[in-house]
Amino acid sequence: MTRVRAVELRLVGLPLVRPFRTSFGTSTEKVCVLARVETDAAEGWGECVADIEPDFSAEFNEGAWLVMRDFLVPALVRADDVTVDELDRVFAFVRGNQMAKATIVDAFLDAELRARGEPLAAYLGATSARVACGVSVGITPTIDELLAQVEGYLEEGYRRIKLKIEPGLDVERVAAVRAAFPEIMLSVDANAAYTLDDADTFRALEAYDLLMIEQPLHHDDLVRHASLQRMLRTDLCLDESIRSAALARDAIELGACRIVNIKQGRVGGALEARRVHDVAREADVPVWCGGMLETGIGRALNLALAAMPGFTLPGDTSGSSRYFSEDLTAPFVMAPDGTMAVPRRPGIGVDPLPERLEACTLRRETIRP
Ligand code: SMG
Ligand code: MG
Repeated sequence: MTRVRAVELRLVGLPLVRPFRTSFGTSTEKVCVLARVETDAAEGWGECVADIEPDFSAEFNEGAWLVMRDFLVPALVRADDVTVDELDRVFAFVRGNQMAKATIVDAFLDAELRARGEPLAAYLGATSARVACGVSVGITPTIDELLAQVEGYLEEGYRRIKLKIEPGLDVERVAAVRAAFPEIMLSVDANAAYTLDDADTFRALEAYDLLMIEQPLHHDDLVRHASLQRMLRTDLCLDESIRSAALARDAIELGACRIVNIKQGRVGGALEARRVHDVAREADVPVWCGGMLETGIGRALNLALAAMPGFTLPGDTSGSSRYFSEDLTAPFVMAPDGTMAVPRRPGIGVDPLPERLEACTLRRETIRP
C-alpha cells in the first residue's frame, strides 16, 4: 500500500529534428505533460501522449492537464492507501480521457516498482532483452526527399519502414519506395484519412507487398474497417480505433483488423496495454508498439511493453536521434542491427536529466493532499 505525497505536473517542449507531417497536420516540436508522482517510498514518472491540438485523438495537452490536476490527482491523493491495480476503480468516475489516466497510472506504477526494485519489463512479463525497431516516415514535400529519408533510416539499421499517407500522396509514393527497396518490410499509415469510397486506392496498394495498412478509415468505425478488410488481402492494423482492451476484442471479433498497434497512452496506461496484448495474443493477432514521438520517459515504457511475447512485429520505437537532437533522458541508441535494449533498472529504468528537464519546462504545478 502506498501513500501519495505530491504530484508534480510539468509541460515540456522539445524541438523535433525535422517536421513530422501526417494526414492531419505537421508537428515541428514535441510538447507534452509529464507527471512526477512522489510516494512515501519513491518517485515515478509518466508521460502524457496527448499533443498540442485534439487532432490525433480527442485529448490534448491543456485538457489533459486539467483532467489530471482537477480530477485524477485529487482522487489519487484522497484514495490514500492504494495499489496500482486499484487505480481503474479510483479513476472510473472520469469517462474516457485515457491519455490523462495513462500518465498518472504509469507514474504511480513507476513509483511502486522503484520502491520494490522491480524493472517494468519484468513486471509486465516481458521476455526479450532487446526489441526490433521500425521508423515512421512523415509525408515529405517530394518523392526524392522521401527516398532519401528512407535510405538514411535503412542505413541506420531500421527493420521496418512505415510511410505516412493521405489521399493523393499514396500509391505513387509507395510504388517509388518499393521500386527502390524491393526487399524491405514496408507499411503505410493513413491516420483515418480515407473512406470506403477510396477502395480503389487500397486495391492499388495491394501490388506493393505491404506488411499492413494502418488505420485507413474513421477513428470510430470498426464496421467499415471490417468491410474493407474483407475486400483486401493486405492486413489492416488499427491504431486510433483501439482505445481499450474491450475495443480490441470487438475489432478482432468483427474482423476489422488482423494486426493491432498498441499505444499504452491511447488505452489508459501500461496495465490496460498489457490487457490489449493478452486479448490479441489469445486470438493469435500480432501486435506491435506504436509511438507518439515520446521523450525518453515514454520511450523507456514503450520498450518494456514491446519486450512482451505478443509483440512480434517491429514497433515505432525509434532511437532518440530520430526525434530530438537532445532528449530529456540519456539518449536511446539503436544498434546497427536495428534493435534497442530494454531498460533493466527498476521501474521504467530511466530518469530525466535535471538540467535538461529544467531547460525544457514551460510550466509546472504541484498538487499536494
Ligand atoms: O513515435 O515514431 C513515433 C511516431 C510514430 O507515426 C507515428 N505515430 O499514427 O502511429 C501514428 C503516429 C501518431 C503520432 S502523430 C503526432
Ligand atoms: Mg498510427
